Amino acid sequence: MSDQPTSRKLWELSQQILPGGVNSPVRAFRAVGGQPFFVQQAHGSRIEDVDGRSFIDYVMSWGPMILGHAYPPVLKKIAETLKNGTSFGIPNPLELRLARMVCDLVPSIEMVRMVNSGTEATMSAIRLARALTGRSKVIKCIGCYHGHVDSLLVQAGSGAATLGTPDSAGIPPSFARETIPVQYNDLRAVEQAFSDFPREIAAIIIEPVVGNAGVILPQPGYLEALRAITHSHGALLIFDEVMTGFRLAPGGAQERFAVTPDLTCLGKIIGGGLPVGALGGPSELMAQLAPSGPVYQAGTLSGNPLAMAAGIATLEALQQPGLYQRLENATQTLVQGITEAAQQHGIPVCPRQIGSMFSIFFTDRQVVDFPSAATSDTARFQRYFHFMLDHGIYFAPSPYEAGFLSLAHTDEDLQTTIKAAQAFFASEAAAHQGS
Ligand code: KE4
Repeated sequence: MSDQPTSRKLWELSQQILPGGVNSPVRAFRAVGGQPFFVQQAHGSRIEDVDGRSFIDYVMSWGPMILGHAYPPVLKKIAETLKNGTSFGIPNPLELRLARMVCDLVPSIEMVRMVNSGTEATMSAIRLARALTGRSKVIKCIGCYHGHVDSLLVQAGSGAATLGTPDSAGIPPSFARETIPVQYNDLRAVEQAFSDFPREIAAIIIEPVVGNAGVILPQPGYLEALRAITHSHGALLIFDEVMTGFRLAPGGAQERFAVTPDLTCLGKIIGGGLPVGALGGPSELMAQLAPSGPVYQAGTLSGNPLAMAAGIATLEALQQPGLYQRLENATQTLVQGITEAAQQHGIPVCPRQIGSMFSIFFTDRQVVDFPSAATSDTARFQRYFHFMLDHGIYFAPSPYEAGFLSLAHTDEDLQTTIKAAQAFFASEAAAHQGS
């Protein structure tokens, strides 16, 4: 018997020294019940917990691991870089290499500032937008999550929605008053906001494809209209592409939908699994960041060489011809298989998929915004989550999260998942008939 403590033991200990037992709320399984497992290792499409159980992983660290866990070229690049030290706090060539790659890949970015998380990227973007416009208010979409930034934890998605605390404690009403929440896909609400607060709105920040309420797609023309509205009112359009960046296309959602934002926030994939966020945009806007401009923004570990190395290796690997189409085809196969399984058993579902991100909502409604996403049957989601986990398949422990495929997911993984889903929906149908 190994002396490695079990997940149960580790969970008992972690709750004594980590708030809620975790370092990020959504990991605590609060939305699905039960207790989280502790991961020992992860390779390819699979994670293994400390008790030796193996799972097909569709969370992939909430998005970064698009190549699969422990992708050898990424590990190799990190190992090589590690020999030279871990952090300098002085410019290093790797920062320029990754910045150059981002500028070459993302249409709207001429200059980029590396930070250490998506939260830092969106926080800096809001500050820059307010400085550039001299305005204070910000429009955000209900159910979108942009990290734990004070002014953006207003009707937020992801972990905030999961815990039912979309408006966090500790945020002064004076801060929240500067944020105008609107429904995603509701252009009239945006026009109304600009009519209510003429010349007071600095920016709209949006997940161009929502991932933090589950996956919700922009309706045709929506993003283009936001571009036109912000232009006409002198406000900035900020695309939070922390999740969609390098996920939906090499140039992210802005490439896929051909809509050019003023500022772009990046994270997750850009770090290849190490802590990296980034803020990018046209040089004339970005030059307003310190030390070239008056908008202060800083970070001890920003541009960390190891993190830059992981990001470089990741973006290099993503340039394999046909990679994004392969990911999209595999994701469509998975989502179609799960959806057909539900329909065969008369279980209402609303599938949403784009690129290699997806959600299955347990509702008969068409999900177009957070309220329609929230019509999902959360009790069924809980049963689904645990049924699949018991069958060796790990989906996000919240209905307000996206699923992700990676280059490492095999057709066998997909067929195993679809088969488990078929068994789940059969059990649901039987239980429903029995009730
Ligand atoms: P981080 O600060 O967690 O690196 O990024 C914040 C963020 C910003 N914008 C978008 C669109 C995001 O999805 C995120 C973070 N996503 C969540 C999961 N959907 C991270 C998981 C967590 O909070 O533990």
